[in-house]
Amino acid sequence: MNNNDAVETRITFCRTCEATCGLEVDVQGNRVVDIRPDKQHVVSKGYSCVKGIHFDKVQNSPDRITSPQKRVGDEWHSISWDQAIAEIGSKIRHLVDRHGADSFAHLVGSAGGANVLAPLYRNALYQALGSRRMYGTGTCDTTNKFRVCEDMYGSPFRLAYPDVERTEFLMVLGANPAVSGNTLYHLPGAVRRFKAITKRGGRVVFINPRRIESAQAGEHNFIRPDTDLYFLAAFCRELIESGGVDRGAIEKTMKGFSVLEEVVAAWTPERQAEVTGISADRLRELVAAHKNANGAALYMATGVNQGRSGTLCFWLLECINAISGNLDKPGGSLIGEGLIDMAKQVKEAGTLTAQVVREDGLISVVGLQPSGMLADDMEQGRVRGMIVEASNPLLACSNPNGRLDRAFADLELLVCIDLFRNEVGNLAHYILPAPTWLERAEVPYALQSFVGCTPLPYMTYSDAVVAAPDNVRHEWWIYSRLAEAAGATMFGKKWIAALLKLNTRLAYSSKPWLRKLALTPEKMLDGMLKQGGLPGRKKFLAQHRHGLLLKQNSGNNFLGTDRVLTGDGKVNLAPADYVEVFKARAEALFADELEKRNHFKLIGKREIKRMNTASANVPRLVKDETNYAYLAPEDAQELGVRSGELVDVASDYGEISIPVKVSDEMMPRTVAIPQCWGHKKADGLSHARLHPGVNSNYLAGDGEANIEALSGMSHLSGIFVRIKKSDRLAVAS
Ligand SMILES: Nc1nc2c(c(=O)[nH]1)N[C@H]1C(S)=C(S)[C@@H](COP(=O)(O)OP(=O)(O)OC[C@H]3O[C@@H](n4cnc5c(=O)[nH]c(N)nc54)[C@H](O)[C@@H]3O)O[C@H]1N2
Ligand SMILES: Nc1nc2c(c(=O)[nH]1)N[C@H]1C(S)=C(S)[C@@H](COP(=O)(O)OP(=O)(O)OC[C@H]3O[C@@H](n4cnc5c(=O)[nH]c(N)nc54)[C@H](O)[C@@H]3O)O[C@H]1N2
Ligand code: SF4
Ligand SMILES: [Mo]
Repeated sequence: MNNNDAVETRITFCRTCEATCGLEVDVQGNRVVDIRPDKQHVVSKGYSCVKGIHFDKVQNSPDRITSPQKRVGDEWHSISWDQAIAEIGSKIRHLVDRHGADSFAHLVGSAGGANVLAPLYRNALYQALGSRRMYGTGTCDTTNKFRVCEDMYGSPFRLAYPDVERTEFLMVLGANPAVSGNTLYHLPGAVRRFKAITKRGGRVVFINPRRIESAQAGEHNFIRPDTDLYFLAAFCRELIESGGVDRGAIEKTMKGFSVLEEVVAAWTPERQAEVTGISADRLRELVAAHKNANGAALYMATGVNQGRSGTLCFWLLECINAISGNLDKPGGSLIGEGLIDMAKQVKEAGTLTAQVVREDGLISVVGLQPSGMLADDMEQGRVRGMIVEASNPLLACSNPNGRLDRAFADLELLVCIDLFRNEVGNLAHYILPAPTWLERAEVPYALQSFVGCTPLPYMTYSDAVVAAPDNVRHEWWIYSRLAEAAGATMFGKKWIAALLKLNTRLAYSSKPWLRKLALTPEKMLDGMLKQGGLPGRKKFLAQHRHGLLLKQNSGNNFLGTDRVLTGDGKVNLAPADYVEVFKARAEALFADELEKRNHFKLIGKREIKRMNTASANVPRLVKDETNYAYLAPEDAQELGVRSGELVDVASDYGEISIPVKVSDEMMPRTVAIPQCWGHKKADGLSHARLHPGVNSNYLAGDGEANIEALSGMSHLSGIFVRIKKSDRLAVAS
């Protein structure tokens, strides 16, 4: 950057979380110097959070990796791309030939979800190698939902969203949109929109073991962690009992109602109250309000997904939306339309549908094997090499007492594609530098652009705001080159592989006229926009820089149409596997809950200034040296601890010591610990290293016993723990 360079303002959108807020970015030379909310963005209208406007600190961080790195012993060396690709390619080939294709795995993290083109190339590489050993932190947040969508509606991506703009009754379980920005549906500035519901006479109800930030926009109800199954079963039963179901719609467009009715029959409001802490009267009152609303929607997210019954919970929640006549109805829950019908394409291709490809019979959902099996698979030699793209599994995944650290350290080949050398990067043999989202052309997340999960449908497109450093390469390029070097034919055709080879050379040619010939992400996205019947890239940049509002979803376009992909065109209210698992487990888990009702349960806590592990290195965002264990005042008193004092928290899997914060936001007998801390080994992250905190996932179990069998989800919330005042001295207050 030259200080005399003019400052130019470019319009883009944030891709740190799924809210995809519009941003204005000041660029001087090729350097980002300021980021502000875009007041003219058609949906976010000037809303953004601190993570978006401070992304320049990630972008410009001196810790960023800007050339391929190779570890030799404990030392890191910069190497050329040619060397990196050739060495990694031949090692992949060696592993595949010697130990079978599945010995070479992949793990993708949440930031990978914002990259709309990378999955095409990533999947093509692994298909070409013949490896199905793909993991993702998707099995930490949401594969239960995809499983249910597949069984009820016929495709994992036929996903409904709450019609927040028109609803009169919204009930949110296990989500905190004020902090998280929502997940699996896209809507920035959630609090403002929830407040608008109350203002027009509707109700917004949060069901959560912590009185969350979102609750400022509605009512809050405590629920004992991981008991939502009983609340939802009783809600469903009460709805049926009190005549709150639309029998006409059920008869015409759904199947399995009588089985559903039988499944929930035993779960009276009184019975659920014994474990949830929500009184029978309160539940009845909520059902009555739901019934009387002209448009009602239930929504749930990670807090419930990460429990022991995430799939069953989402099934019952979707059933409530459907049988009450609110599915496909304005103000209820709607099924959107994207640029392409990704749900249908995925159904037809069959590759991402739920299936068993593992030798132990555990399920893969949307192509992802359970991340809770990572350590087992590595220790038992099923996995010997891995690419980790945009993830930090040592902090994010179940890691009982550090078991994952040891397993990753023993891999024969570990390659990380990242912006930084994070904790898992420390253990890698190679780190390949990737661009940030400011350096990528993109349309918003796939679920927004290609599935249409957004209450305010719109489309936007952004070119890269700045050029990536010279020696940084896009994921699509890395995967194409690795395929070539490992002798794998992407997309199954030699001529396509030859074109891809040519394209990787053209895209980074030193001659501008050759670069112009490359099939770039810009050109691919231009094609997608046009295929969706929208203006192409150039028009978007010239005329719709702040987004283009699309037709509002009027509902009545799903049920009874060929968009229901179940084969017979009916929504399935009683998938046989779910009924079986419910019958086998519900009573036993209930008995367990009753027996342990006085035990502590651990939940997570997202913080507005932190994006999982990825913003931990930004000094402006992270000032505390550590995270804390949040405890209700009566629990703290009983344990004899005050804010700042240390407690020892132990589960059946691990033990940590952490300082306490006493908070009346907490439900008694619940402890909340912000996850994705524990940076003690982060020598590639100069700030995070000094603010390490404690890794709460040392307390989470892994292996088959801690995986939800229907969806492969890890059990990360509602973990039974024991707490006592620590004998050790507090390091922070
Ligand atoms: N106990 C508990 N554990 C949890 C959760 C919980 O609620 N409770 N939540 C779970 C959930 S939902 C998730 S998604 C995981 C999150 O964990 P992960 O999915 O592993 O994601 P992050 O920590 O966000 O990101 C990890 C890395 O991505 C890199 N990165 C950022 N942007 C890019 C990019 O554009 N390209 C590339 N190549 N790299 C990039 C960052 O530098 C960082 O090193 O944690 C899970 N863990
Ligand atoms: N600021 C910020 N934003 C983020 C992220 C981040 O790390 N920081 N991560 C992003 C990612 S990867 C994701 S997947 C999304 C997740 O988005 P959300 O699902 O909205 O995530 P959380 O804010 O963790 O909300 C989960 C809530 O569930 C509650 N909870 C825990 N256990 C239970 C339970 O058993 N029952 C019920 N009813 N509630 C329970 C917790 O108290 C918490 O409030 O957020 C994304 N946005
Ligand atoms: S809410 Fe999400 S998308 Fe919006 S600015 Fe914050 S991190 Fe970015
Ligand atoms: Mo996530």
